[in-house]
Amino acid sequence: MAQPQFSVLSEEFAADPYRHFARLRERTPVHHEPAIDSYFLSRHRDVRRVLTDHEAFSTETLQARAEPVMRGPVLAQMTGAEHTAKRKIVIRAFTGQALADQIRAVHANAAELMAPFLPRGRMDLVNDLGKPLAVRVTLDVLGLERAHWRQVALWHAGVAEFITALTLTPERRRHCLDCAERLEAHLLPVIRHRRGHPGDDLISRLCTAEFDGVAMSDRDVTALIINVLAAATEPADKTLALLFKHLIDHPEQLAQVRRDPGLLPAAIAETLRFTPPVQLVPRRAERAAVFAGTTVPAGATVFCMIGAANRDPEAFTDPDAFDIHRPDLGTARSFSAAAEHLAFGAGLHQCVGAAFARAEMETVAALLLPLLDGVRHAPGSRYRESGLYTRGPVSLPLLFTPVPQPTP
Ligand code: 2IO
Repeated sequence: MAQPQFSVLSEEFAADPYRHFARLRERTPVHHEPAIDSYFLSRHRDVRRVLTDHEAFSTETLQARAEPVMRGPVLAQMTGAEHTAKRKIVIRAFTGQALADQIRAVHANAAELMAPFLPRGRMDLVNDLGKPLAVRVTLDVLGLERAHWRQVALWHAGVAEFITALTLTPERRRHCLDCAERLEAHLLPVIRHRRGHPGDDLISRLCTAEFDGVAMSDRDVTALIINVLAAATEPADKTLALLFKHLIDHPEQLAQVRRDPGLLPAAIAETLRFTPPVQLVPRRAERAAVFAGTTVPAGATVFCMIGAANRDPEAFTDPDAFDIHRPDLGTARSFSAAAEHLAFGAGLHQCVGAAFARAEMETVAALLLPLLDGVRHAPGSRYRESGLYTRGPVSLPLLFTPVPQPTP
C-alpha cells in the first residue's frame, strides 16, 4: 500500500510538530506542500542561508501575508536606506531610558495582574496572566490607553490570525480584515493628535521622525504601530508559558534558577531554542535555488521551519533535550545577531525587539518565581499546544502555595 503523503497541514502534524522534525530534516529537507504550493525547509544550515541571503530570498511574501491587515508596509518588507533608517527609529524606542521605563511598566502590569490569584494558589499562566500582560505591555510601549486592552486584544487576535494563517476561509479573512480596519480607525485620531502633542512613547517617535527630510505618512505610522503591536504581543504569552512549563518539567533546573536568577537569560534562550514561539518565517525565492539536491523554483514561497532548525543535531548536541547549561547555547549571544538558535530569525530583518523580549521575560519570571512557591501543573489538565506559524500552550493551569493577602 502506498504511504499516505505526509503533510504539514495534517492534524497529526498540528498535534505535535516536534515528532516529525527529524524525519523532515533527514528525508525531505525540502518539503513541498501542494495545497499551498510552498516549500518547507527544516535544516539549520538551509534556514540560516535563506534568512541571510537577502538577494536570493526576499520578504515579498509579506505583501500578501501582512500588508492587508497592517494597513501599510511593515519593517520586514523594507529594503536599503529606508529599512536602515526606520529600523533605527524603532530600535531607539527600545533602548536606554525608553527600555528602562518600559521594564518598569512590565513589572507594574505583571504585579497588578497577579495580585488576585496569589491568595487562591491557582492560576492559568496563559489566559490569566500571559495574554492580558502581552497586550497591556505593548499598549504601554506604544503609549496607548491601557484601559482599552480588552478591545485591542480582540482586534490583535484578528490581525494575528491573518498573518499566521496557512489557509483562511473567505469568512475568516473578512473577519480579520474587519478587525484591522477597526484598529486602524482607532489609531488614526491618536496619530493625528500625537503629531501636535508628542510624548516619549513609540507612536510619538514615529510621528516626529523624519526620513530623508520627509515625515512618515499616517499610513506608514499606522503600519509600524500594528507591526509592533503584533510582533510584541503574539509571541510573548507563548514564550512565558513555555519557559515555566519547561522549568516545571525539569525540577532540578527550576531549583537552580530559583537559587540563581542570573540563570534566567539562559533559561529564556534555551526555551526559545527548544520551542520557538514563531515557528515559520516566509520568504520568496527570487531565483531558482538548490537545497540538498532539490531545486526550489524562482518565485516560490519558502517557509523556514524555525522549530526544526533549532533541533538540528548539526547545530546542537542532543537537540531534543531542554538544558539551560548546554555549552552550545551561547547565552550571551542568544539575543544578538550572533545567536546560534534562529528564534529571532537572522540577517538584516532579525527581530528588532529581541533585547526588549529578553528584558520583558526576565522581569516577569524574576517577579513570578519567588511568588509561585511549590509551583506545579494543576492535576487533571491535559497539556495542549496550538498553532503552526506561531505556537504555544492553549492554557497552563498551575497550582502553588497561596500567598496571604497583604494587610492594608
Ligand atoms: C508582523 C509573526 C507575530 C514581525 C509580521 C508580519 C512581520 C514580522 C515575524 C515576527 C512575529 C510575528 N514577522 N515579527 O515573524 O515583525
